Amino acid sequence: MRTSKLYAPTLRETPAEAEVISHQLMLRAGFIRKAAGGIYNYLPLAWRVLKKIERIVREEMDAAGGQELLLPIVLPAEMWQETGRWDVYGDEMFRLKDRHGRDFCLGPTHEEMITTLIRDEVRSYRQLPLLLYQIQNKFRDERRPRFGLMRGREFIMKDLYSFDRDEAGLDISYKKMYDAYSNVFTRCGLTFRPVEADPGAIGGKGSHEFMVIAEAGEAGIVYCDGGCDYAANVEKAELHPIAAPAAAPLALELKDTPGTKTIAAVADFLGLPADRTVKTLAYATDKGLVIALVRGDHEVNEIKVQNAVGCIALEMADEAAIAAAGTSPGFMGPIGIKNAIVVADNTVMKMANTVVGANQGDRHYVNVNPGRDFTPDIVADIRLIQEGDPCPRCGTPVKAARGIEVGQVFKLYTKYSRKLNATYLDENGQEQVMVMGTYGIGISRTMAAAIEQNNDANGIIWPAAIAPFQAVVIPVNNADPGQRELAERMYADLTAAGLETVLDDRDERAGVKFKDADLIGYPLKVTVGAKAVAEQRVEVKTRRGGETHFFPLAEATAAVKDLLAKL
Ligand code: 9G3
Repeated sequence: MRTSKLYAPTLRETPAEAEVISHQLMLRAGFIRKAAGGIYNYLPLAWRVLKKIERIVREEMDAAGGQELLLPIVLPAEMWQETGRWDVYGDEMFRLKDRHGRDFCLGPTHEEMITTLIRDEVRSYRQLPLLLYQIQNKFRDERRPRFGLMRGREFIMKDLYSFDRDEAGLDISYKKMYDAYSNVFTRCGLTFRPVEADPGAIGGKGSHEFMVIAEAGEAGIVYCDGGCDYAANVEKAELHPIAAPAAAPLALELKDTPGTKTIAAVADFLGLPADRTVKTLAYATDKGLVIALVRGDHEVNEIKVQNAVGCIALEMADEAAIAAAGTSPGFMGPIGIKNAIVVADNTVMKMANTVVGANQGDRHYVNVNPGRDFTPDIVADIRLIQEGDPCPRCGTPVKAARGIEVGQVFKLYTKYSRKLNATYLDENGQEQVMVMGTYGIGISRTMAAAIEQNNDANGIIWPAAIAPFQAVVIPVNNADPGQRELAERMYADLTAAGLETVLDDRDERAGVKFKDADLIGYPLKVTVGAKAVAEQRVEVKTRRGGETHFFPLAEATAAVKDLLAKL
């Protein structure tokens, strides 16, 4: 490819709407252009990267026994109504009607379609296990599409579904996918970590997320680097209750605490440390108002609250909802509250002589003893883990990091196959429900994550395996016939040797060409200047690390190939 012909419009300025580095660099380097919020055109450079990621994914899925197929994007409503998910997903589903008024959606995922497909075709235990996958654009009408390709409304996903005879079979399929995913992200050149995950609304139990470690990651993760290899999404990480020092219970007291709307303020006013108080948060959910209690210095894990209550939707309650429950923002508490489900963290139940809001302005109860002074509807682990908390497996203080979720694997068991009647006949002619797993890789998100993890002030630093091109050849002065000729020769030789090479044949200043090369992130830069012509040797510089090598012309192509293999 010649730069003069390459459709990669670069930008001088960083577009203001791009909040994260991958989005900024993909816009600036001419990889993507926005069509609408969360919907992007993939220009040729991006498409080359995506095809490389897809190829790695295909090879690993096929090696694990997967078979590729392609399901429709436009999906009829009926199968979603059978599982109940037509109503669950609300506005997140892109919905449409055909000319007859029949309901459809644009596929957000394909559990319903694949299960409906195979239930009519697979009859016997001999046809199982079955691992089917596709690579396709998916559609989710996110409330807040942002961060470029990290959270788009249309994105490319590889989704694989496994069908097994029983749970032992599912365990084998799950392990195959877990290993295949590790291979995929290793081959993509990414630093990643599989972590235990909460299966969320999809249901089932047992799930891992594959996290690319990066500051811009939306997910918090914790891991143990001491006694064991525990690693989990913070949403999932379990915490044991903290034992409190023994204390004789004192008499409950209602106290004026004017203007103390925060834990810091009330603790300060009463002269107590924050860990002697209880923090109360209110959530609006599909099961009504939920009041969550954690120790004053702890944070609430909303996913755990959702799981404990068994609700689908959960968001911070507004002032009106709080007032409707007969309480007062900043002074909420479990004593005497009505019309709310009270969920207490298991550590709260161990506290003695603590402090809670009195459900009226400017007042708190003190010397509160949980169990004596209030009885929560639910006691559960609802606390958000923090760096330094004990590892739930071995007790070593955990480390925290941020990650971008690029893959997730789930054991679904029979949640969907039962509802959709996907059964087979076993060896004894008995009808059995198929046991399912579901496994996704965000292809377009993986591209963005690779950039988040591999960049510097000058631009992208592609891992060699997924770079759009492997090398760029730059004649320092394109007007010099000797340089031009030598650059052409290098370009032809490298291309003939199977290297994906770009020749920057523009009549631009050398500085502009070097800058663009760094921005686009070619792993290798082959420079042909006056010295190269005079001494018949070329300069080869690695994008990562910036090492410079000089190779005599006769050996240059083989040396560049060698160098690339080592990147
Ligand atoms: C929906 C909508 C949004 C969704 C889903 C369904 C997330 C939904 C979870 C999954 C699970 C797995 C296959 C690949 C691996 C992940 N958001 N999920 O099911 F209708 Cl609007 O997608 N699916």
